Amino acid sequence: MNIVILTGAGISAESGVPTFRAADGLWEGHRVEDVATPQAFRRNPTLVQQFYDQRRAHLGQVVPNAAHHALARLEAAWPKGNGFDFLLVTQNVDDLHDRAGHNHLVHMHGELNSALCTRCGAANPWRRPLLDNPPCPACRQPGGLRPDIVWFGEMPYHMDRIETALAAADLFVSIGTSGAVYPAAGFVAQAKAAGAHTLELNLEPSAGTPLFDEARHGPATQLVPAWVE
Ligand code: BV8
Repeated sequence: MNIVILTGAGISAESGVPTFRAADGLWEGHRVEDVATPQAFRRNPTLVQQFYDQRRAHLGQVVPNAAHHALARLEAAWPKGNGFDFLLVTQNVDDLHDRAGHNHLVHMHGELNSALCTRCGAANPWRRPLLDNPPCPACRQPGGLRPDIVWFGEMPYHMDRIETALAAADLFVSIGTSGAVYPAAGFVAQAKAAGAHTLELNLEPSAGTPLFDEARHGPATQLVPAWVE
C-alpha cells in the first residue's frame, strides 16, 4: 500500500503562514509570480532578498498545527517496505512539516531555511537574513548566496523520486493547494493514471477538484486529523 501526499500553502494557513492566492494574492503590492522568478532576482535582488528574509524570520513566530501533527503520526504509523511506502511532497517552503517530525518528506519548491550559493552550488542550512550578502559557508566567497527556493521557470527539486512514487501510488491525497502551479498540479492525473485512489482535502473546491475520486472541503486542522484517525 503506497501513499503519496501533496501539501500546499493551505495546510500552513491556520498556523498563520499567509497563502499565495488568498485575498488578492499580492505581497506588498507584488504578485508572487513577479518576485519569485530569476529575472526578478537579477532585476531587483534587494526586493527579492527582503521578500524571503521577511518570510524566513516569520517562521520563528509560527508553529505546526493539528494537520501537520496528524500527518507526522500517519507517517510514523505507516509500515515501510514489503509493498508499503509513504512519501509527503510539500510545495511549501516553510519548516512546519519538518518540525512536526518526518523522515519521508521532500520540499519540491525548496526551503526558506536554506541558502543556495550561485558560486559553488552548495545548499546551506540558513536562518539569518541574506540581504547583507554574507559569505557562503561552503566556499567562503561573498555575494553569491540566494534563497534556496524554486522560482517560476526553474525546475522543482526531487522530481525523479516524486514521479517514481506517483507511478506506484495506491492512494494520492492533496491537501491545501489551489492546483494553480505546475508540475505539482499535474500529480493527481499521474497518480490516477497509475490506478491510485485520489482524495482532495481543501478549504474549498480547487482547480483540480474535478480530477479527484473524492473531495472533502473544510479547514485542514479539522479535515486532516479526522481523515488520519
Ligand atoms: C517549471 C516558491 C519548467 C516560491 C513556488 C502551464 C503548464 C505547465 C507549467 C506552466 C504553465 N504555465 C506556466 C507554467 C510554469 C509555472 C506555473 O505553473 N505557473 C503557473 C502560475 C501557471 N511553473 C513553474 O515555473 C515551475 N517550474 O515549470 O519548470 C522547467 C522544465 C525543465 C527545466 C526547467 C524548468 C516552478 C513552480 C514553482 C514556483 N515556486 N514557490 C515561493 O514560495 O515564494 S510556487 C508557489 O505556489 C508556492 O510554492 C505554492 O506552494 C504554490 C502553489 O500555491 P498553493 O500552495 O496551492 O497555495 P495557494 O495560495 O495557491 O492555494 C492555497 C489553497 O489552500 C487554496 O486552494 C485554499 O482554498 C486552501 N486553503 C486556504 N486555507 C485553508 C486551505 N485549505 C485547508 N485549510 C485551510 N485553513
